[in-house]
Amino acid sequence: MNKGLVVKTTGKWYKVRTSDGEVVDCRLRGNFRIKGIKSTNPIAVGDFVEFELQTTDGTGLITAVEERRNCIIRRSTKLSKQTHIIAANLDQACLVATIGFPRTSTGFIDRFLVTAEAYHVPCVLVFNKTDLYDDELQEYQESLFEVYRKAGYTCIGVSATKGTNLDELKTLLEGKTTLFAGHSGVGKSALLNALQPGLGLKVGDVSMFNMKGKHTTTFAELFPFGDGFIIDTPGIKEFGMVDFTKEEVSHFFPEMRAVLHDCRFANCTHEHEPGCAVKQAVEQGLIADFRYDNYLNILHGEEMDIEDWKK
Ligand SMILES: Nc1nc2c(ncn2[C@@H]2O[C@H](COP(=O)(O)OP(=O)(O)OP(=O)(O)O)[C@@H](O)[C@H]2O)c(=O)[nH]1
Ligand SMILES: [Mg+2]
Ligand SMILES: [Zn+2]
Repeated sequence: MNKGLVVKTTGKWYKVRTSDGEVVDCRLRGNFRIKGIKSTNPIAVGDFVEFELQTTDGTGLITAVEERRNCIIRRSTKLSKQTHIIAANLDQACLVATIGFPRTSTGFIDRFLVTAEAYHVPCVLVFNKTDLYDDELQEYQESLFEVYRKAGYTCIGVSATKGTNLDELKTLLEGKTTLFAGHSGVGKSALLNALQPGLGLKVGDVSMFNMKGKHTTTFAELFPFGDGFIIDTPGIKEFGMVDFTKEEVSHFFPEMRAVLHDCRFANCTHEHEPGCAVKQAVEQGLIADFRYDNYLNILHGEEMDIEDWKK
């Protein structure tokens, strides 16, 4: 029996890296199922699998997947019941965002952060393209960083093109398996190329017409990086969340989690109940208005994508 790490998935094929560094193209055994998973991809980058080597052509047949430490899952499309596993066995996720060219909404950021909280994956906020900032964007970044840092997230402004703050980012990645996720065109692949010269990942344009990326990266891929790994992923347009219960959502906002035990009702949704400690914290400015608004939007199941950039 051979074992390995899934480093790339391209539809039916999985590239699996064994401990001696060999990469074997594998498929799933015909009857391969994982109980209870309604995902479009039963196996994702970062999974550890067992496979049988085919003597005929040297490809492999995946027979089992090891239990995951964690994974990040999103709904494949709006209203879809099917889910998509972005990656498995992560130490952390870097959400790559841009506040200009294109602009990532805080609605999108918060949906991602909530999901990462739910799956116990620590998240770092990486704002790329700081070389394009004017004073206004610089100020906007600072105001967002203040809110997210207070909530406990590490925030870093970088420029893949100019190399700004990449040493700081490298330090955060040391010895860890890190997922890079975000909208198309924010510079995930450019950032990985800058971190690891020689990686040679394809980088695409951002359309000047609608300020959207062109989905240049089409498959997730994992690369060795020092003692750890970095994972490049295709751009996500909307972050469809897997359903959480209404009571759960506020627990995934760290600054709400800190006060919600003081709400009068144990099942408070922090929307209109009297004696709500979360609403009080919003009024006192301890919880940012936009975080609370995004919380309400998630509670009501409203989708937000790149178009809602004013949020
Ligand atoms: N000015 C500036 N442009 C950047 C920076 N980083 C990336 N870009 C540009 O942004 C565009 C998109 O970069 P990609 O790395 O392809 O973006 P991506 O996030 O990988 O996009 P997808 O693969 O489509 O998800 C390219 O034209 C890059 O040259 C940066 O720090 N500053
Ligand atoms: Mg890319
Ligand atoms: Zn409450």
